[in-house]
Amino acid sequence: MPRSAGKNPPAWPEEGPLPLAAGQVAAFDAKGWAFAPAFFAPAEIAVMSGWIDELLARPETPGAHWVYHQPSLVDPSRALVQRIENFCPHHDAFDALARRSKMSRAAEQILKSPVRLFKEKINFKEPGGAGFELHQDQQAGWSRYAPLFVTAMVCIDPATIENGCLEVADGLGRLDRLIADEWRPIDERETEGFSVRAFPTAPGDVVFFDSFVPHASKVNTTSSRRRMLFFSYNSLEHGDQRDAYHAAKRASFPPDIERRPGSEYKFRV
Ligand SMILES: O=C(O)CCC(=O)C(=O)O
Ligand SMILES: [Fe+2]
Repeated sequence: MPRSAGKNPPAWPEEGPLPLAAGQVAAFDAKGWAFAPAFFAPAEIAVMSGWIDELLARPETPGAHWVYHQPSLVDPSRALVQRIENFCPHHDAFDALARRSKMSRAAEQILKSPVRLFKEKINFKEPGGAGFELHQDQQAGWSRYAPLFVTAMVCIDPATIENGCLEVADGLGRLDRLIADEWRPIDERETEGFSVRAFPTAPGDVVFFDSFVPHASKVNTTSSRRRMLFFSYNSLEHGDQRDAYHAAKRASFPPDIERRPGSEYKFRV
């Protein structure tokens, strides 16, 4: 199994100017999320898109990257790749991007501390791919690992209202607590006092958001896919939680190739 086809990954500068402007950090401090338009150049997004293709082309084998499928909502006989997780250990170039790049530096700027990579995923949202109900990422049991995470969402394909772009809570200020129980979506009663707005993005845009920001997205009703990368980080003071998280997730919600026939696994949030 090739660890990475990218023998000479592009240099993702570890040093250099701080990637986010003071105003972006201030916006994050005030509301828990910040928009970084054109954070990556078109050529960098093209490179990442190629890495995604490499991962998709690899065979699914137990112990490798984690691939999850879903039935198409437009043609349920078709299984779509919904997402790929836990790929950095199997792809050196993605690993460098995740851990030693202007993106990880931006996460450090936001958390005001060195960071550790907690988890990463690619959401494909193919035509007919399902949306995500309103949730805070911290609801997915993340408090067992650290009290706060910041996620960098990297837009690969144009994300529009029609193909199910990110939707974020607006008018809440900065939340530092769960507004709903763990392991279930936020319900309507719990959304009093804020609205959720669609946030279309272009390839290269990055949205940084913390693990308490309520967010959602809708089904993709178009004929093209909407790929997004998500890299989640925690402050170094809370340690490297990656292995503990992935061991627990592997037991409760393993990738499709590792599933035991007859067992039921339920995606909860
Ligand atoms: O891909 C999306 O639209 C949102 C995904 C998300 O919020 C999640 O996977 O936790
Ligand atoms: Fe989420």
